[in-house]
Amino acid sequence: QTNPGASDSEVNAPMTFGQPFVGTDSGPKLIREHGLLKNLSSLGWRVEDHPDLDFATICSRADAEKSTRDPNAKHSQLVGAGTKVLADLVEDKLSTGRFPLILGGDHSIGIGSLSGILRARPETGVIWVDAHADLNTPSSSESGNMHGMPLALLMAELVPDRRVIPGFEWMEEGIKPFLSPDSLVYVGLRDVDKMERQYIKELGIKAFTMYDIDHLGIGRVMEMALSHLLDRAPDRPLHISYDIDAVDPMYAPATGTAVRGGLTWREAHFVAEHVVRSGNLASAEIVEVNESLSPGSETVELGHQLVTAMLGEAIL
Ligand code: 6HN
Ligand code: MN
Ligand code: MN
Ligand code: MN
Repeated sequence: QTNPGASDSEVNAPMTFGQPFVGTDSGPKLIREHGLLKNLSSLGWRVEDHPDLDFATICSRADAEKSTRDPNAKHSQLVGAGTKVLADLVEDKLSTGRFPLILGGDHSIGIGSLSGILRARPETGVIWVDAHADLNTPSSSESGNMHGMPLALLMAELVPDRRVIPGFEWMEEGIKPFLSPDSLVYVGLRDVDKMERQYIKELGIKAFTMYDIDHLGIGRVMEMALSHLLDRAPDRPLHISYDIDAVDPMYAPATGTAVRGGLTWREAHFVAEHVVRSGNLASAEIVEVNESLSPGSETVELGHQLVTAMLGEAIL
């Protein structure tokens, strides 16, 4: 269903501190310039546009200085301060009945989006569309980049006490947002670190890699992914977190950690279209669009199309 008349709240989260490149912060602006607001209104959404969250000023310089020096969780003060604000905003949107559409920014914003979502609706099921598992802890990470860590920070099994990461003390206050491993499904994986593999196995997380997509086809994979989340709880809300690097670099080269052998243009759309058709989608996120890494490519165009697909464009 296309939610006619429903209210969609666009949240622009131009975070860059979770990874080393400049430019990830222009994602929301570029996707909007592509005509996003007009498209969404013509799909029947009442769009509420927000000014960009200003992550650079949310955290003080002094904190930024300190966090730059932690090699295990780089810029953790900045990522922590930014995701805290995002979590509060997303929680508020959901509890007032709106559909948060979160435009990133790098994937560390997932810490904020999911914290807000899980506080408002702890039963939410998550579809993580990505070349990567984003399941590193500060100690397992080989890069120290926090965009590779959002899911670990949300799992009690992997990071039981987030106060050990400077900037993330807020995650231990009030309702603690934890994501249960069986409430997560991966789609598109092809570059998974050694410890991440072990965590996926130990925790029994459902993962559909590119091998599965080649083997079974994207249609069957998406059916299986949704039935994993919905068979036992047909009414639960779903959240999709779409990392543009899930798509093959032939179509989405403008991203920081591109990996060959990804989703085709149509497979990428199908993932979004299929999730919408469940009727359970309650929030959506797109991340890691960084135009400056491949200026003039069709990455922004694709990002824009995937967002409109997630909001129901392909449903007649
Ligand atoms: N992303 N596994 C690698 C790391 O640095 O931990 C890559 C992470 C990429 C994160 O694409 O959102
Ligand atoms: Mn990611
Ligand atoms: Mn990725
Ligand atoms: Mn377009």
